[in-house]
Amino acid sequence: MAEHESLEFGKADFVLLDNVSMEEFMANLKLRFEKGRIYTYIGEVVVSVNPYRAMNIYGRDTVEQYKGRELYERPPHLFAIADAAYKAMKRRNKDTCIVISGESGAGKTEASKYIMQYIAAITNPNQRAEVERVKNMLLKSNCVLEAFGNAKTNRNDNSSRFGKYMDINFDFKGDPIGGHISNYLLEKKCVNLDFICFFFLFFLYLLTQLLRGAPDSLLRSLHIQKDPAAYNYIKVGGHIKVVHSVKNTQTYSESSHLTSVKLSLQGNLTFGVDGDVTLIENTKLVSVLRELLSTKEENVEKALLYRTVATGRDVIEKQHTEQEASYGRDALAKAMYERLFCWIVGRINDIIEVKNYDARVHGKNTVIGVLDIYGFEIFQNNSFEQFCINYCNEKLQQLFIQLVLKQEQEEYQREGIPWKHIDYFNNQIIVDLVEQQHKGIFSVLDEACMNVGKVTDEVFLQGLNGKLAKHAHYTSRKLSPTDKNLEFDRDFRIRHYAGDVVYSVVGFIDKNKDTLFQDFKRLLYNSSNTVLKAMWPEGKLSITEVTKRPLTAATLFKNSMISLVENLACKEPYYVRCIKPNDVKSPLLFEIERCRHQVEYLGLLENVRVRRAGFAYRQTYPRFLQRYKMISEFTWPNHDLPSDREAVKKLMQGCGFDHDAAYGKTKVFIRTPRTLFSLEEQRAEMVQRIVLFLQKVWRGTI
Ligand code: AOV
Ligand code: MG
Repeated sequence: MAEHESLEFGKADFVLLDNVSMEEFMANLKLRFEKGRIYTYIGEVVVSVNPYRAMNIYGRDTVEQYKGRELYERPPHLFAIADAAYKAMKRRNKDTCIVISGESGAGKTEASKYIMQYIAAITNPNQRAEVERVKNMLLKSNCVLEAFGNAKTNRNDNSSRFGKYMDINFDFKGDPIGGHISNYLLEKKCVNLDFICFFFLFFLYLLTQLLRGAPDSLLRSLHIQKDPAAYNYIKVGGHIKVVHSVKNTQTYSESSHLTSVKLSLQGNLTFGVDGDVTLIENTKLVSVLRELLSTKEENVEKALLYRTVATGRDVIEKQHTEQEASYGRDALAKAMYERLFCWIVGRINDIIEVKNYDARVHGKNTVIGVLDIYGFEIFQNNSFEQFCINYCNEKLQQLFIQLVLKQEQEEYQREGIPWKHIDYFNNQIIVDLVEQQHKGIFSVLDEACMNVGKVTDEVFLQGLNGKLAKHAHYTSRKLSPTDKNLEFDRDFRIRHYAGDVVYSVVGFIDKNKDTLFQDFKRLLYNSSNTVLKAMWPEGKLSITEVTKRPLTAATLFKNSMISLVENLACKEPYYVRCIKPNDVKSPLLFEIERCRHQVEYLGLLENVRVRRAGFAYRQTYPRFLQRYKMISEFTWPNHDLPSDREAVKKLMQGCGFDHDAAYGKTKVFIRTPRTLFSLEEQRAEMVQRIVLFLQKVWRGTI
């Protein structure tokens, strides 16, 4: 139980609830939020509620309070988790990871930043210049990614449009020496065409801004030079060259020009028809695109209006319909944005990767990973993106089950305590439903996408119904005809561990296929801009040489999730579960239904039960004595027993708690929170008596 917190703030750890019920859980969460206590533990998991206001709890003084302390010695805080992960890494040479999840706007990215700040604050006590440099780069890489990968949405003003996993590497002294970032599924769901054109150009615009406007120190720390000659790769947006080669005032007008192009391009790159011929309605924009893509104008036009197809041995150029042309344009913009973003991540990784570290000389370098990834999404309409995101959460839940239980089991073994099996819902069955070879939903989808001819989303749904009719976690209207909540030919429902979600198959096929015509890839590959060219290696192939289908979005995502989970599985995990208290960004409003829903799908109640089924509390013998020795005549002020272990045993027997405790090699384990409560109460009473006694002595009345 966390110190320095009276019960007026509610229970600092949910395992201390009298009854593990949703009502009690919610009442405690609400009370703590209203009292400004935004963090609460479930054992070593931090539950965080977005305060939507600046909290004065992240300063240097708070860092000092948490540095090197044990989890339970201070009120719940992100810093305590960061410190625990850091200590495990440093003291026990363990790789650790901190998994932060929760829905959009719940506070994940903020939490990841505070964690990074904390780690930065407690490391490098000797102020080694090289370590400082690495630390700055790591912290700043975040800003760069946010600048390019975040957007304002209606749910979050600064919403990350990508999942991010960052490894921080440490040397044998526990100081950061580098890192690596992986990004997952850049979300493009809210971007329709107009927005994406806007997005893409805005992106280029930002790139110019970064080079032009960023302070020298930032550029230097990112290894970006101001000299335009160094920027072969950044000529992606031809404008940048112009921007750099002119004087500042001109530069400004140049970039405002870019802004206006950006805005006018938004709605204007449209197509029309004249008889049988598809036309670009605003041809001026073709020159803009040509310039941005550093290619020939006629090539841009051709790629926008035609596609090359191989029919048998012949290669012909087929004109797009108006609809196909628009479709191609959208796909181009999206793909450009995605590749550019990945390219930026790649550049950052080049800069922050560990250099000059010889493990043979300096010992193993250890890692703390921080995962900031979208939580479960259940909307009114759920599509392919929600499906991927929810699958990701199933994978993480599976990992949570394996690791948390495994970790518990290992600790009991290490301490020589008999292990009692805990019953929990194992969601492996749902993970299989999605990812299993041949039978899983991703496989059925890929199969549908591979069919030649016109494949529709309905055909895909029929495929699912055929393969999954008997699966306990899958249903559709065809399989349960009376279920009016499901539409024929459109919906299927999955019973996720976090609850039921109805997905609409509309768009699944399109979103899964690599929708970019080979003609565009070739166009970009033939750009005179070397970086752009390098981003599109597959553009090298002519249509007859393209034999292998590109991997589908589902397969790519599945592979990236599998490698993410493998990476996390070999680390000691710490969890932060973020909750969004309301939809209006209010610091005062705790919408109980909204929060209850999140508590449900984050599986928090189950988490408390698992935690309580084992031992709710554990502490090393010396620390336990330090806290409770005053409640027993055998241990106060000092014991004369052969060991601290014996002394704790004696204390527990004396208080009548022996039946509820187990004695490991280095730690005492207490099963129920009630026992801990009683210990706390007795301690408080004792402290009070000692204070009164001392006061009397002081006044001379004794
Ligand atoms: P997210 O990462 O979980 O959403 P953010 O971390 O961006 O959410 O948080 C959203 C907003 O909530 C921030 O911009 C802050 O205004 C506020 N906020 C969050 N945590 C805190 C805190 N600890 N103290 C003060 N304000 C906070 V998304 O990226 O949309 O899933 O895709
Ligand atoms: Mg975020």
